[in-house]
Amino acid sequence: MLKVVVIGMGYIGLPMAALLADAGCDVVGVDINEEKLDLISKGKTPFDEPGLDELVARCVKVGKLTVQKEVPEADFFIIAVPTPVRGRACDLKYVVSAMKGVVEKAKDGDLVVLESTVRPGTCVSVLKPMFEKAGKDVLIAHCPERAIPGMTLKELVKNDRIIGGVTYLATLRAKILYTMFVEGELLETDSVTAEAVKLFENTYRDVNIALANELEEISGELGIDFWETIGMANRHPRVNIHKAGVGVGGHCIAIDPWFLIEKSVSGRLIRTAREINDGRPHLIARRAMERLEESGGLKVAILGVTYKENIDDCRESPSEKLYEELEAMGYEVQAHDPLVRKWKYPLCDDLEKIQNWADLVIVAVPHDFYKDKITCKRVLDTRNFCGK
Ligand code: SAJ
Repeated sequence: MLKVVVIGMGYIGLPMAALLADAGCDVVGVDINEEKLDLISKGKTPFDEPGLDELVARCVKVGKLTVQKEVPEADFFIIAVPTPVRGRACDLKYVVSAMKGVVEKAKDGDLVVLESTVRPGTCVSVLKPMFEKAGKDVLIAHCPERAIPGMTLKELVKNDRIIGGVTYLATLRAKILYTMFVEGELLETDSVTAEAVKLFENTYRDVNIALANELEEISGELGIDFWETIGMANRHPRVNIHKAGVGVGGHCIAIDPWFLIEKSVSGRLIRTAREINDGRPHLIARRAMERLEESGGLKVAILGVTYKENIDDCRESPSEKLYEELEAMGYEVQAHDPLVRKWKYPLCDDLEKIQNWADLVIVAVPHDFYKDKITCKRVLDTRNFCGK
């Protein structure tokens, strides 16, 4: 049976570890967070993801998935740790620290797969030299994750995957691993191309969202309804204008474009798109101010603090920036989110109460929960959610 170690028990690492365990592999999940390890070892999940609870519980129960803090020996190592952005560049500190344990335990011929999103060239110029220095002949591949939160399990299984080995042998060996649970096609390439594919995907989405946000601003200047206009434009068979909103959040789309242009002399469009999307919370706060200057009042409610609808993930949420902008403008701000227990700022848990309290309600995240529940008369609807 394949012995697999997955480092990083987060939004991608844990579902992957569970899918591999369910497919029959002996999987050890590694993480530095003991609280997380404790939960998983009891068959529980540290975050909400449809279907994951039952899958993890089942794999832990039969002993196919275990967790620990230290990296053990194995035949396959998967690295799925965060790669945050720092100073508009990819910060590899978690990858490098995860790699230390792998370099120590890996044997000649083992396969190391990097799933974390990185700037092109990382496998060749950072991972490979670490093993060379230790005198180990290890196979290395980049297989970027492409699943969307809320549908992670389904997408990890069904989506096509990019398998980019530093050598062709690494690609072939990685295919053996991914065949265990992926039903999509496994597309072979080299590691630099695989690293770029992932960044192209998320940059494509970021630039398209920036276009939507800009078209929404132009619609305002023209006095036309943006949502009606894109609804009609999107009836053209080759047009798919994205949705405008309060900004781009999450741990991928707001970050990955920077990795792509980090060392590039080009990238003007990508940089501008990032700036347009990052500027949205400020723009929405200014709109709120204009509305309140007309109608009077100082109390603003933000509905939805996650980075997008129907999930509980608040990482890089534009609502956080919106909250801060409004407070800096002198407003009294309260926030509500039915899916979040704890946030950076206090949350009101009574939707009716917060709407009665507010002079203006901003619908920042259109959770399904809010359907037919927006009763406040003064609403700034960033997503054309309630038609107000
Ligand atoms: N958003 C808009 N308008 C839109 C679509 C999204 O403003 O039309 C906003 C969302 O509200 C959110 C942000 O963009 O704040 C990002 O949301 P998302 O649903 O576009 O993407 P993520 O970050 O949840 O997941 C993306 C996915 N990539 C693509 O769709 C190309 C996913 O497949 C990747 O695996 C993931 O990034 C990742 O981990 O890289």
